[in-house]
Amino acid sequence: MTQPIKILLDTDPGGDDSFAFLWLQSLAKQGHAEIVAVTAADGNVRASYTFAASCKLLQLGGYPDVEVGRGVIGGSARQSVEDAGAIHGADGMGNLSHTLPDPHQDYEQARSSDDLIIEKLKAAPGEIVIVAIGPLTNLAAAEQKSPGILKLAKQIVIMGGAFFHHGNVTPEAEFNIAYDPEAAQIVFGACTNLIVMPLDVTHQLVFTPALAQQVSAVNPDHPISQFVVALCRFMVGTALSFREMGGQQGFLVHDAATLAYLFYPETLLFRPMQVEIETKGDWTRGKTVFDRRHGAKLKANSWVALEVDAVNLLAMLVEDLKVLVG
Ligand SMILES: [Ca+2]
Repeated sequence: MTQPIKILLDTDPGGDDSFAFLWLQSLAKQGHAEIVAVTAADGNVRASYTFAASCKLLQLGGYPDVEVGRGVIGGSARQSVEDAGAIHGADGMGNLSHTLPDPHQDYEQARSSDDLIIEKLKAAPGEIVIVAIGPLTNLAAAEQKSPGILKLAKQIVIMGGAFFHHGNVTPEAEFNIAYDPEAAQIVFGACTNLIVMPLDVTHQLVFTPALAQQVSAVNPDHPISQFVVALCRFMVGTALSFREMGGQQGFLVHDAATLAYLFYPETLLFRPMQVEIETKGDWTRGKTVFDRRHGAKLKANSWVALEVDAVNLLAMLVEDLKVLVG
């Protein structure tokens, strides 16, 4: 059997984060992944909430011993973009967090996410994949505190950006990048080992109540089954109210695309790009920019996913979630 992939999850749960979280724990349970740490990020909702939600999701999925870092505050102080509590619920989890176990790690005592990233990368240089599914504030803080540290990651898989597709939080920009564009530019400027899952592919990942029912049918009384069904119901409701889905019953599991790259790469097609982040534009702040002209491109910092087999990717997600409740 191949070695499990060592993963540090940087996350701001988040409805779609919750699905990625559960998928990762299923992959760990099956021996494909090892969860090195979880670094909560300021983003969809405030850092104290994303910390609590991360703890709760680890307890729900059976990995309570994984250390959770406390998100670096920065993006929200500089940002002009509001958080996404209206979409994900005030607690980031569809207002369902009261149905989950109490957080077992203390926010005030927790180590800062940037310190945790630095420690884990130094302890295992070249071995750890960072899966970054929130604003890049923590990663940028780690890079500023310890220049060159992010190059010690085996790869950094980012959900973020929009290239040929329009933005979601503004006409041009995607939420994770737009929430803290300066942080994103630090990360894209420091790294050549980036894998990017932009809206171009994630806007096709429509998770539906029917898929949630497929998971639940295996074991309806399992707490994860009940959580998946209830969270799906909530997210579908806000997605409809925000007209994101054109009236379709479903919501987008953006963050799950990162794990598809690592474990089911046959579902994606990529293009190398030198990605830069617009940090100044009045109308384009937070836009991911690349040189789309023809001609020799001398360098690239990223492989960017531009096509996805959404049917098979979602099928893999459902099959793995079934393992978690079976
Ligand atoms: Ca997220």
